Amino acid sequence: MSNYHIKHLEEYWQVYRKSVRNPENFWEEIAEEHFLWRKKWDNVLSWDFTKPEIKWFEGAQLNITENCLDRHLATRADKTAILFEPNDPSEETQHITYKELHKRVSTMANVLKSQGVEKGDRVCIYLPMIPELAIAVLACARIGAIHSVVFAGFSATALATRINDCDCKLIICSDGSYRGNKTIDLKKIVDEALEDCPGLTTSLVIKRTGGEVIMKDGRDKWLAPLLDTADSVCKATVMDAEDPLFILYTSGSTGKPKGMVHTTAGYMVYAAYSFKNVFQYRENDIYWCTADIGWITGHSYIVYGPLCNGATTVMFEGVPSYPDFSRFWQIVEKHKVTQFYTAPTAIRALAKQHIDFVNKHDLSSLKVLGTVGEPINEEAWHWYNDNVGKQNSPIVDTWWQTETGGIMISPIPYSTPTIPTFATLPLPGIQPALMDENAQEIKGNQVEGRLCIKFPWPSIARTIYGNHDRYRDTYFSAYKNMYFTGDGARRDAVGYYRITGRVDDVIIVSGHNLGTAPIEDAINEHPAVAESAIVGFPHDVKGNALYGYITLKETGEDRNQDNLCKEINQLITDRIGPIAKLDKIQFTNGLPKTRSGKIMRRILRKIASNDTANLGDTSTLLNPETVQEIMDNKLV
Ligand code: 7RM
Repeated sequence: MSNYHIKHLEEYWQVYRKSVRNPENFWEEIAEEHFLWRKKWDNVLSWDFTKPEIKWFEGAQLNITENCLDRHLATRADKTAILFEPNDPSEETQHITYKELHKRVSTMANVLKSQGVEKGDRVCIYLPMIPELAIAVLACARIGAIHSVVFAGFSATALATRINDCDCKLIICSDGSYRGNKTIDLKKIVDEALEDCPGLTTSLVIKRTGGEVIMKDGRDKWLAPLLDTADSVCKATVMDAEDPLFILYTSGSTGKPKGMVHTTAGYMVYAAYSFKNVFQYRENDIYWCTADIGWITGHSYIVYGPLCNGATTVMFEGVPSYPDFSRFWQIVEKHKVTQFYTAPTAIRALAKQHIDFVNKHDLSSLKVLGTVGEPINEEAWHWYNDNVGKQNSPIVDTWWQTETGGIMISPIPYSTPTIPTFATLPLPGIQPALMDENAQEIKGNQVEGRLCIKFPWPSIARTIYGNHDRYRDTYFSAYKNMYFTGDGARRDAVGYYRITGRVDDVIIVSGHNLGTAPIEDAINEHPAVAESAIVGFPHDVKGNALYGYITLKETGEDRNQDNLCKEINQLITDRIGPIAKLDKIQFTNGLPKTRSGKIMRRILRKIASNDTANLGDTSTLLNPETVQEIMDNKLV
């Protein structure tokens, strides 16, 4: 029978072995039994990692919103689909039922159609964590428009780059957003971005803060009056299995952000399956993922995965520190949250506060705790386990990526025994491999290498929008016939995986992936800067923070370094966002370089992390004298 819901370890191994022995048969059974199809597939899988080309459920037809909404109407019409908890705790919680969500999605879909949006068009969504964000995502999917959600903490420049990269013709935004005691004028940021987006002709504006906005004639329209007059019935557009569902940008180590393209059927099957098993969701559970829908975690595990399973999914607009650091726990108690999924950086920030913030709340409803986004350190793991879980809720340390679409390596709670800092075992259908420097697979246990996946799974991203060559070069060329993750990992004596972190120039700060190159590009725009290099160094809350080595142009004049630091961080805020600001800036006379002119970040990383006992091989350096100079002037 069904392999859909794993309930104990032996069953996990049985299911896992089957999924490796015959992946097509395995996924076909799951797809057959748990989803609504307009037409079944002709072929489960065809793939070629050299092109690369991956197709799942070819020939099938469906609409993902019929799986998230319509099919629940018979049994769950009055069940809460989205439980919205506003930023301000005195504003009322909203319970949006499946019936109501279905209606609101259909209405918004009709508005999009009335604005000329057609199947295949790209729609940008730039919204705070309010119900309309989930509704906008689903409304796009309803009519086959490809959504491109941009996290509403990104700057105007970052937004414009993303709009232009995939030629969005319409944006859904809001007047403003609330975050803690701050109000942010989102519409102003959008206006600034749109000055550089000639192809975008319509912006639909949702009222959230009531702040003052300038509406540009012919381009900007309030959404509310359009919704008022739109029909609330909208037939779902029938999609092919491999039609794109969404684009989501992720930063690479070089160049502009990569628009990862996810397609419909495979993404749906994997998001739903992994949600069910990793969170052990049961009817009447209240599931809460604290991520923003602007990230892949929100796409897969606030919207699509939970709704495909008919779950109640909490959407929280605010921040963990407002009105005080007990907010998360207050919400858990208030709604009797059963599964709680957050990031190590949030856990570390909360662990720094007085323990009473946690202890004054009844957290006994919790059954599963999750983490995602970066390696969780042992101390944070224990704090989470002891104080939030009371050693009674298994922690699922879930490793995955924007590119993988869903959770890849994770314990199955109540089945897989957990060990702090280990993501443990691959989910069914996932075949990890560790590779050595000679591109050979390292077999056996108690080994460490670069983490690859050797067989396709349904929710792997199919391409980078508009740049298939970059997709091939980034993920499929380092190791033959393998998907390369960019992460390093260790496999212990029993075969558990521990992710050791990125092996490329991506730095994860508070769970946000930042490529060093775009930050350096922003710094180098400063007229006084000659050259810069950014590295990460360990930070007790953020996981990593940014250390910048900056060489100034020689002009002979004296510059005020404090002012320079402020100006540089302002440039970074404008180009990327405040998340990418540098914690430390050291002005240097030069940067250590190889003969081919590459900055030796490995050395700079060690200096920033106070790990200078063994700097490794510096013999290839063009200018070894810079190393001592940088060490002598290192900031504490
Ligand atoms: C879901 C998400 C992907 C990168 C990935 C890793 C790191 C994520 C974990 C983790 C250790 C984890 N998508 N990462 N989860 N590292 N343990 N449980 O985060 O595209 O934004 O980031 O995040 O380096 O490659 S993402």
